[in-house]
Amino acid sequence: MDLGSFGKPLSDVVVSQLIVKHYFQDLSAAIESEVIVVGGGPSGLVCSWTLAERGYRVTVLDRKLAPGGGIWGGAMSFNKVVLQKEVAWILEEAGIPFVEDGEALVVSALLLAGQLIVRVASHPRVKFFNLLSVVDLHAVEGKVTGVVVQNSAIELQGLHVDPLVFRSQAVLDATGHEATLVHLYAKRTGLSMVRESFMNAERGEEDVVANTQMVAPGLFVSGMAANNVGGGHRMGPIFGGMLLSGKKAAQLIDEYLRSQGVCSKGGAFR
Ligand code: 48F
Repeated sequence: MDLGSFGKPLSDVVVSQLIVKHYFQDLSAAIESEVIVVGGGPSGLVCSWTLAERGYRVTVLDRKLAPGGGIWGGAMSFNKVVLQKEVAWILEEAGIPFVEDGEALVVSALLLAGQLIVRVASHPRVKFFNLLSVVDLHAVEGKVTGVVVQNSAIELQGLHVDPLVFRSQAVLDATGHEATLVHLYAKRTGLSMVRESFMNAERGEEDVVANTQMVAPGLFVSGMAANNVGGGHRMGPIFGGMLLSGKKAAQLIDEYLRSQGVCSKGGAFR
């Protein structure tokens, strides 16, 4: 094989046309889906992939250049993550290698983030976008029916540009400590939020699963956002609770969609 030549070179025009064509194909398909997950941290990624496996069409939006949320840096930049042995099945399901050390499991933070992102981004029933920020909710008579989306760079610059709407039957707030969507809902409706409590991994890990819930018709919350709503403890660099929270959110969303007559069709995005 000749490694020095590409034969007929691709023109810049073809490269640009292909990017625009395929990006907007995906964007157009994602404007209406069954579930929108806002936040590609551990809880949002596990929930997205689990719902896609159950047959739902899922749109995932993350405002950052690299999704993965708080996984990448481990703790204080030491890029290892600790999990409880009880979540080994989720790591195995996702194909993430781990080592057992005493009472716990240890995983490379880069592998955990990378592999969860690959699982979600490669799923045929998922459309996954980085650099898109959710700035508001779409709701009809108190029922959440979608999100309002802005390009992150436009949001950061504070430019006066109107956003777009993405519609869905259910929305998950997996935005981490910010709990952006629940705050937006609470601002309009008076929904009460307790705010997250002090660092305490022993309590926080249980709290995050217990606080994963439907906060309003069509609006669900997982991960640190759930502890923000329910007043749970923050827990630092232990991630079993985040993975279980994502699993619980997927179960609650599945139950809700079935109750609304939206059954998973098992089809890919058109
Ligand atoms: O914070 P984050 O990792 O969410 P999580 O699933 O996990 C928390 C842990 O990482 C860690 C912890 C573990 O012990 O406490 O903090 O609760 O990821 C949240 C993601 O949401 C994105 C953000 O870029 C990040 O990747 N995000 C936040 N706000 C928005 C958003 C928004 N308005 N629109 C789109 N994405």
